[in-house]
Amino acid sequence: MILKPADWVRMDFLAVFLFLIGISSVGSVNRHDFKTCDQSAFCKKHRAITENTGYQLLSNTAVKYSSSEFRAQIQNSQNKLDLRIFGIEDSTWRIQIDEPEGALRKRYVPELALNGIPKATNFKSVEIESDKTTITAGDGKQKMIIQYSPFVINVYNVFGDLVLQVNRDGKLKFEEFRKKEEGKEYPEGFWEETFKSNTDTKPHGSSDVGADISFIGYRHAFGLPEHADAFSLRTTKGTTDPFRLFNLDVFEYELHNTMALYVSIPYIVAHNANSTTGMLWLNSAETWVDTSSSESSKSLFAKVGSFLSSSGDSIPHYDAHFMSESGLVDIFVFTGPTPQDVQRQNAKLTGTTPLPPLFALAYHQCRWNYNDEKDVAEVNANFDKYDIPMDVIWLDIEHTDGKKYFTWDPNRFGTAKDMINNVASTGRKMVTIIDPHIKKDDNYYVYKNAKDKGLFVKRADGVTDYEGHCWPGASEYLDFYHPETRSYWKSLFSFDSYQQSTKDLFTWNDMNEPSVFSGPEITMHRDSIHYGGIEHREVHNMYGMMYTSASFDGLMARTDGQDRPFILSRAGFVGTQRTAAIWTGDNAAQWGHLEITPPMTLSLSIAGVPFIGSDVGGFFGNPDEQLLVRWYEAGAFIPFFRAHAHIDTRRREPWLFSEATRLQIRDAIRRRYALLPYWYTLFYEHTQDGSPPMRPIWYEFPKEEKLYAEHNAFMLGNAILVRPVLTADTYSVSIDLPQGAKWYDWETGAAKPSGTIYADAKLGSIPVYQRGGTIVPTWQRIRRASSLMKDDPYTLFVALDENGSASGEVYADDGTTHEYQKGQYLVTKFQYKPEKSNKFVFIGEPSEGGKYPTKNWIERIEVRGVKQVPQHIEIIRASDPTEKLEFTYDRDLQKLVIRKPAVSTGQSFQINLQF
Ligand code: NBV
Repeated sequence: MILKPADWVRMDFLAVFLFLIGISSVGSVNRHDFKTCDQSAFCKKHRAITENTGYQLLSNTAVKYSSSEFRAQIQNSQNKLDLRIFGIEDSTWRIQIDEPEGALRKRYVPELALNGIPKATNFKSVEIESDKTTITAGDGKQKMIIQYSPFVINVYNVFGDLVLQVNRDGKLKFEEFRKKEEGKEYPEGFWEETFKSNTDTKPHGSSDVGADISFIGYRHAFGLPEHADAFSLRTTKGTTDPFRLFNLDVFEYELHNTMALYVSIPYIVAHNANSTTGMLWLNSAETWVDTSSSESSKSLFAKVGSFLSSSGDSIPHYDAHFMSESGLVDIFVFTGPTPQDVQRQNAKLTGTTPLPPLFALAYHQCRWNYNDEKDVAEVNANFDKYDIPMDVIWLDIEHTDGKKYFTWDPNRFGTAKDMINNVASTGRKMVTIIDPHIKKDDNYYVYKNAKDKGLFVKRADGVTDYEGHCWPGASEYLDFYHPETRSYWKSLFSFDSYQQSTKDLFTWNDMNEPSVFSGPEITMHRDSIHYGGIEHREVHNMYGMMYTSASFDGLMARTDGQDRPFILSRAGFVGTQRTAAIWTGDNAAQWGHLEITPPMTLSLSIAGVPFIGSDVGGFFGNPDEQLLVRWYEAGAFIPFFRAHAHIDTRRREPWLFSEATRLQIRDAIRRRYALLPYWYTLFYEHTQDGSPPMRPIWYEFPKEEKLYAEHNAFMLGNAILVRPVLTADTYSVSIDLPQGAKWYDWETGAAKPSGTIYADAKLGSIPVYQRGGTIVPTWQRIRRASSLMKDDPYTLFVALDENGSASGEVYADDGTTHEYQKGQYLVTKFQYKPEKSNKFVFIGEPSEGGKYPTKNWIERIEVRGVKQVPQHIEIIRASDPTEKLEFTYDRDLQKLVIRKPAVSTGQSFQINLQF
C-alpha cells in the first residue's frame, strides 16, 4: 500500500513505524486521543451532581392538556422549563423538557431519526391534584404519575407495576442558552473548551442537558451500543468512566471498556421475570451514560410504588444518568410488557430494516484490497474451484483513482464494468466503498460540483468550507442536512453518473462518524456549521445515518425503485437500520475480538439494528488457522457475514491454508447457505414486527433469570440456539439449554435434556440446537451463490415439543426487487400436530395475499422427536389424488424422514401420518 504523509496524521509513531517495516502488529488504542469524562466539561459537571437539583412542578401556573398532550412548567433555583408529555400509540410515552418560549436559540430535535411523526394516542384520563397528576392512556392501563415536589415522573406498565422513574435521583439539569456577560463567572468550559491542540469556540456557549432514569424492579439492562463490552450493562458509577456515545473512529479499539466507538444509540431495555421496559433518549449530541445496578428498600417508593408482581422488602433498580452536550431532554418510554412488545414499540417509532436482497444475507468476501481486475477474477474463480459458496466480492479504497469515490483506478480497474459483469455472470455481486470525505481537487467532479453548489459543511464562521485530512489528503465533507446535498448525492449513484457501475454493484459507507484525521478526537470540529445554522455538536451522532440514508436514496433511484439497495455502514444512530447494515469496525485477529462479537451484535440487535456483524478473521493482524475457523463458524450464524482484512495482513482466502482448515471454512459457509431460507424468513418477520433475527436467550425465555447475562449463546429466531466456540484450544463447551422446551442437536437430531449440557466442539463442529415446537426451512443443494439456490426445493426440520406439535413458516419472493410490496411474495405456514391418538397431520398453507409464483417445493421433511414408527404416510394436495409417501425411521434418534412429498409451497397440502 502507498501511505501518503497525510495518511499518517491519525496514527501514532509506533503504528507508522510498524507499517513501514511491514509488520501489521495489533497494538492498542491511543487513549490520549480521546476524552475522558473528566476532560469533557459538561460530563464532569453533570457527573458531579450529588444533591437534588430541586426541580418542582409549578401547580399554580397553567397546567394544560389536550386529548394526547400534557403541558406544565417545572422550576428550580436556576431556571424554569417547559414539560410536555405525549401519549404515543402502542403503550409508549414521550416526555420532553425544553426551554420555555423565547429561548435565545432553538434546540435541535433529531426527528429525522424517527420513522415519521410518532403517532399519538388519546389520554384516557387526566386527574390533576394538588401534589400530583395522574394520566392514563390507551386502554386506561398505561399509567403515569407526575409528582410535583420533588419533581419525579413515575411510569407504570399494564400490570400496574412501577417500571420507570425520571428524576428519581434529582439529577435533572438544563443549561439554558445565555448571552455572555462580561465579568460574570461561568462554569468551566462554558464558552470555550480546549482538548489537546484543538479549541472548541462554543459561540453559543454551553447548552448541555442531563437527567436520571431508573428502571424499577430490574437488575439487568441492555443496549447503549456501541461498546466493546458485556451484553448485560455494567455499573459505571464509582468504577469507570460512564458509557460514552460519540461516533468516533477509534483506532485499534480495546475490549471491555466504556469508550465510544462508531455507533451511538441512546437506548436501554431492562428485563426481569415479569416484564420488559425500554427507553430511548432521543438526542444526537455527544452523550455519556453513568449507570448502576442496585437495590433499595420498598419503603423508599412508598408514595408511588406499586409492585404487584414483586415480593420481598427491597426492590432492585437499574439507574442510568444521561448527560448530553446539547439538545432536549426527550425521552420515549416503551412499557412493554414483554420483550416482543418493547421491540415492536421501538420499531414502530424508529423503523425496521427493509427486507434485504437475498445475496446480502449470504457470505461476503472482502479485503483491503483486491488489487486489480485480475485479482478479482482469480478470487472469484477460486471460490468455484474449491467449491465454496460466496455471493459478493468487495473493493476497498484502493480501487479508486486517488481516493476519489465514484471513480476507478484506470490502471487496475480500467474495465470495471466488464469485471462486474463477469462476476455477475457467476451469480454474484460486487460492492465498492464510498466514503464521505471528498478530495479537495478542482478536477474531481464531485468536489467541483459540490463546491459550486455550496454543499460542504462550513467552518465555525458559517461561510468558509470546513476542511480536514483524510485518505485523499485535504478533503471536504458534504453537508447531508442540506436538501440539495441529498439530491445531488442521490444523483451520483445513477448509472449515467457513476461510470462503469451496474445494478450488480452495491455500496459500503465507511469513515462516516465522520472520521477526520486532523480533527479533534479524529472527527469533525464541534463548532462547524451545517445547513440552517445547525452546529455540528448538535447532530454529530447522526451524521453517519444522514449519509447512509442519502446513499440509500441513490441506490433506490438508480433503478427507479425497482431493486432493493444494500449498504454497509460503520457509523450509526437511531434509525440507521432503515437504510444500512452495520459492522463493528476495525477489530483485530485476536480471540478476545471474536469473543466480544456476540455481545456487541446482540446489543445492536436489541437496540433495533438487526443487520450486524464483525470482520470475520479480525481486521488487524493475522489470525492463526484455529482462530480463523472459529470465526467463520461463529460468523455463519451472525446476521452480516463478511470476511475482511487490513491491507498489511497476509492474504487469507480459504484456499491459502491447510486442506483441513479450508474444508472447515467451507463447511461453516455451507451451513450458512443451508439456513438461508430461515434467515430470509427471519428478516421478513423483522419487517412485520421488529423482531430481531439474532436475539438474546431472555427474549425467548423471559423467566430464565440465570441466563439474562448470557452472551456467548444466542438465539436465531425462536427456533435455533447457537453457542459458537469463542476461545482458543476449546474442544468442548458447556451450554445451558433453557428450561421449558425440548431440545434437539441441529446436526444429528438427537434429543437433548434442558439444563447444562457439555457439547463436543472439536474444530469443524458448531454447537447448534433446535427448540422443540419449531419448523426450520433449509436448502440442502448448496451451490456457488444464493441466486442459484433461490428456487431450490426445501428440506424442513420439524422439532416436536412435548405435545408432539410444531409450527413454522417460510417466506419467499424474487430475492431482488420490490415486487414483493405489490403482492409478489409468499408466506407458507407449516404445522405438525396430533389429530387422534394414532394420527398426526402435517399441514402446509400458503397465506392469503401473497401471490408469488414460487418454484420452491418440499423435497424432504425430517421430524425430530417421533416416538414410534408410523404405519402409513400419505399426502393430500388440492389438485392431485392422495399419494402414499415413503419414509425412514431411526428408532435410536427418534427421527422420521418423509421422502419426496414433492409439493409446492405455493399450494395447500396435508400429510397424514398413521401410527
Ligand atoms: O478503507 C480502509 C479501511 C477499511 O478496510 C476498514 O474496514 C474500515 O473500518 N478503513 C476503515 C479505513 C482505515 C483503516 C485503518
